[in-house]
Amino acid sequence: MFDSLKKRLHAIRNAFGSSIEDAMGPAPEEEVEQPLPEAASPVQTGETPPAEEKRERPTVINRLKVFVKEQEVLLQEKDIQEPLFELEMALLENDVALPVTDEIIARMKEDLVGRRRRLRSSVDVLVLETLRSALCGVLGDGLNLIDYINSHERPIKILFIGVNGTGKTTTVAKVANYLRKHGFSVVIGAGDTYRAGAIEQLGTHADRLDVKIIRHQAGADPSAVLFDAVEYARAHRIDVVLADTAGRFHNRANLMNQLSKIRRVVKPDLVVYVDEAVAGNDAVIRADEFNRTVGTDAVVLTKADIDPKGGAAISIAHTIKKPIIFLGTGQGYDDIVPFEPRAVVDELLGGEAQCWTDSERP
Ligand SMILES: Nc1nc2c(ncn2[C@@H]2O[C@H](COP(=O)(O)OP(=O)(O)OP(=O)(O)O)[C@@H](O)[C@H]2O)c(=O)[nH]1
Ligand SMILES: [Mg+2]
Repeated sequence: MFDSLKKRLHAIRNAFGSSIEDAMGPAPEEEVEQPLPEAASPVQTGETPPAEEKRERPTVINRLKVFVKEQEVLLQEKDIQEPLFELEMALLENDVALPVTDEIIARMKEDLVGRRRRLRSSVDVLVLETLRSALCGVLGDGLNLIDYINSHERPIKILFIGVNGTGKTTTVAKVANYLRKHGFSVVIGAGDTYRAGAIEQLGTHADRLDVKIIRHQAGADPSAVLFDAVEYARAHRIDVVLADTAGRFHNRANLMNQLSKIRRVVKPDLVVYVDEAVAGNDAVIRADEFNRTVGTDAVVLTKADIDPKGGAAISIAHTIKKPIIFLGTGQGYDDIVPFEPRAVVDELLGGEAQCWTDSERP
């Protein structure tokens, strides 16, 4: 999904590396540490030295080892201006939202410019760690649905909302399948009573997956359907209620009022906003509008399989400050993957991903 950005990031890493090496000038000479003179050795007093002293005292072999002195880098903004600009362009061209691009660039600058950075092993590691830290910073912590369910009172009620045709109904079916495979019982509520054929569409999924569905006739009040689904779950000790709803735009007042009523009646634990990754920046803008009008707790991005850029996946969590829980990766029931920010950064940059909290940042 991030193919195009991945390639660009690889080239940008090299560009940062060259710029930093140029700014550092020639490498310092290697130094040979001299063995400590005998007099410097701890005097035998008969007392046991403190644990720390014990640990730090170098062995004879270590004392004779050749080592390269740890280098410190102090960069100015002009030293990395070019690769920073390339990074900015690459992010924007891959549909990363402008404020999120700005945030990534600001984090890169903050980490690299005007601060003494210890070079642990190589310039490339420094660049990699800084990029990783900036991307992890905007991707946030994610939300593990299994952990969430295990730590909340059941039935857990999850309401799926969003604009028309983004994949809500398919996602309800996929999540039902996913949760069943993880050992949870599920009931589906056919809350789209508006679009012709919507109830039948969800009914077909429920039949195929052999999942209980609660439905009323077309045109019924969706709040009543979903209330019944919750009652069914309570009566039958079902773990999770998955509530489908009709597609709507945030500026359609009557449909938005309907959604508010559903929220009041169902009291969902999680309101999940569903949009298409492939919609790029539009998805980010719509998610923001929905979040401001009805409030959302998490996001599912569908059609990641046909999105070569990945900009929405990088931008949405930071923009609305709500985590992405799943990516939809195809039309099959198994085509859904939990969204793990670290794995995404890992994919973008390669190697083992490390996302630090702000206080842990190197
Ligand atoms: N390639 C791909 N197609 C998907 C994915 N998720 C859903 N779709 C397809 O997107 C189309 C619309 O999906 P629905 O689940 O009906 O969308 P919806 O949001 O419920 O639509 P409305 O109820 O009309 O608002 C269907 O053809 C799905 O098969 C996905 O992750 N990848
Ligand atoms: Mg639907």
